[in-house]
Amino acid sequence: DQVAVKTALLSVSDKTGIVELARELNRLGVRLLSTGGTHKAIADAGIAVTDVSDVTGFPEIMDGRVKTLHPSVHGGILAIRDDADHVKAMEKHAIGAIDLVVINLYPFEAVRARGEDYPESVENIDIGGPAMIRASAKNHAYVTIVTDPSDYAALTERLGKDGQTDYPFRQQMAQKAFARTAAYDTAISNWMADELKIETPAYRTIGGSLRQALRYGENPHQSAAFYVTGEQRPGVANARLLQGKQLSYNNINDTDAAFELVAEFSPATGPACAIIKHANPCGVATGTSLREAYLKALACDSTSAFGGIIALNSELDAETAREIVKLFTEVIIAPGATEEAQAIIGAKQNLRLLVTEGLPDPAQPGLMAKTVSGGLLVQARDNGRIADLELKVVTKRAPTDRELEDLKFAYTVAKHVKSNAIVYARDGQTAGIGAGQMSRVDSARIAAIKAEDAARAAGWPQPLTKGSAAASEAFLPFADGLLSIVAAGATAVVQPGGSMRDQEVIDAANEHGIAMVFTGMRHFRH
Ligand code: 93A
Repeated sequence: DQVAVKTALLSVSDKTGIVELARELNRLGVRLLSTGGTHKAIADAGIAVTDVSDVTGFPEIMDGRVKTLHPSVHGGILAIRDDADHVKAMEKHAIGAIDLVVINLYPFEAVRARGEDYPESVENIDIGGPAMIRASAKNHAYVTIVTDPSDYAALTERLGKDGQTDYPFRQQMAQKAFARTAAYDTAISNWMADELKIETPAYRTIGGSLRQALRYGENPHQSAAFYVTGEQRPGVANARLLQGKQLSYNNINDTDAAFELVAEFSPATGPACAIIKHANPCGVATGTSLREAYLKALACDSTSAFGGIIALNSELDAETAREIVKLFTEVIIAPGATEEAQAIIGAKQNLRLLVTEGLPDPAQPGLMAKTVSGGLLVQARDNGRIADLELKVVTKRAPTDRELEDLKFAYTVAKHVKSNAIVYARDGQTAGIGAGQMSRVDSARIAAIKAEDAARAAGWPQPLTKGSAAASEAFLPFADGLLSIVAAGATAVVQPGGSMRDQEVIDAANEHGIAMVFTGMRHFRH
């Protein structure tokens, strides 16, 4: 299974390490073929290299669109070396075997990340490169394909021994090559889907390119990796890590939940803070200052906030940073941080600080995916917002202006809480959050119990749920959920409505003087 490498074709856009590789191959007696720019880089370094045009007997034409798309190249790659007919064809058409192919593609993803225009993006769709990569990977019985500069060292190490590559290595490189062309085409098709505003999950390609291997997954015995889809959206995938160690799988998951939630609150209406534990908020608040928003968010459930993730909707300032460092926190994500704030956070070496280019748009369409055994479930992002809904008052009493503000706030938070979700809020502050229970009544009760615990710990005369507004992210199926909410002290309720027993729930609300509004939009989150 050893194959001697006598001829190599090098054609790379990212020229990192290519001259060093060419020099090493040349030293090992490998004949080098190369395309325009790569040929120039190698020849300029004084290394013997043949232009691929001399092999094809055809110049590069159409601005390089056609340079390697030729039988002399593809025959040299695809021929089965011990097939008599193939050998005869090679002799007849004077095709020389190509044993090693080193390619990296036109930088389509980088061009997109730079936000280049449509024609420039199209021009950066590589055709000849993927064709050669796939041809070489198919014929890995004989051909070695290298698509990643970080594999040059492994290649030269093998060739250094006896000028040969072994079958397992060629297989491994071929597998990697197919992964590369698949990710490349995914990036192209999703860019076009964006351009054409195709949001239907069934017409989009799910996939991305590897950002990094993670130390482990949700648990240490699970391996994990982070893939990026190229979606242009401020958030955990596009953030800059200013300090702290690499994010873990759980960090990435929680940070995403935190930032998507806090982005619901526009900085134009004031600072906001969300504290997340295990992908659920344990406190969310707005405030007249960022510090106040943080302290109000923390007050909701300061016990759970320990070791949490903090997301801010505006630039982290020094006075907020000074409060944050008092408690153990895993990650802070914000659309910026002042230098003074960065210095304060700097005292906590393990605290990760991520900054983004702005906030994600909650109304932006996008995709969400989760795996099931043997499949992938894909759906559009939940970009419904209460601000855009027509609210229907269904009780005798309409909510007061203050109650209405609290209802909207609570419903916005509830959208980001695992179902069944009940959220109590008051004055732009969550008062109690009940998440992820199989029964809605339990979520209502748990949130109230947590609010009582918080009041006891803080020495408040009564829990924040007294006089609060409550949100349920899906309809209250029976009156019992409403009665639990009433027992917690809420005076107003928002829910989608639509239960068979809506009237029973409305009657119970009227009996207790509760103001209730229906939104008509559910926010399940499982
Ligand atoms: O425009 S292409 O699709 N047509 C080709 O025939 C072709 N052959 C190689 N692009 C082609 N390539 C790509 O050119 C390679 O994948 C590589 O990314 C790039 C290297 O060009 P140069 O050596 O001129 O810098």
